Amino acid sequence: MKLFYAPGACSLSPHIALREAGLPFTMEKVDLRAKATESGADFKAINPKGYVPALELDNGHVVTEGPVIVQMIADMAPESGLAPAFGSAERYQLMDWLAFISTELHKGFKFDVGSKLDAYFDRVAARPAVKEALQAEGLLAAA
Ligand SMILES: N[C@@H](CCC(=O)N[C@@H](CS)C(=O)NCC(=O)O)C(=O)O
Repeated sequence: MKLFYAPGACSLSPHIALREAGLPFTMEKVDLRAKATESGADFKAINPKGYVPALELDNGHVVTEGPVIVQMIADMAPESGLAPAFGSAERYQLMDWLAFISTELHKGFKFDVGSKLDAYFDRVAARPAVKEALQAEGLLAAA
């Protein structure tokens, strides 16, 4: 699998999920202005929508949309406990949160959210997979 990402963009979420799941993957950085990948490929040929995240599966199929990608990752590694079983009430609750984050929260993310999310950010930042992902994207110095 290959994750197309831009450092610190919303592709960080599936990046972290891949690490939490312990799945093997490679990464390719995308220049979102030029719509080109670091190997020189036309990113719009990979994801015609032109945005990250995009996850290329080993069979060549490309999956887009963060909420879908993270659930697919969770379902590839059910033992990771990242998502409740498909069809359960808890799974629909997870979908509820993912939809809320990717629409209501994400669209306003450029605005100051003040300290409302501080406790959540602290819990997320403390996870080893999050630190690894931030280091891999050059956003955090190695300890
Ligand atoms: N609906 C998409 C939105 C993805 C998105 O907004 N990606 C941003 C980075 S956070 C991006 O690549 N923007 C570049 C562009 O749209 O040109 C999802 O939820 O995955």
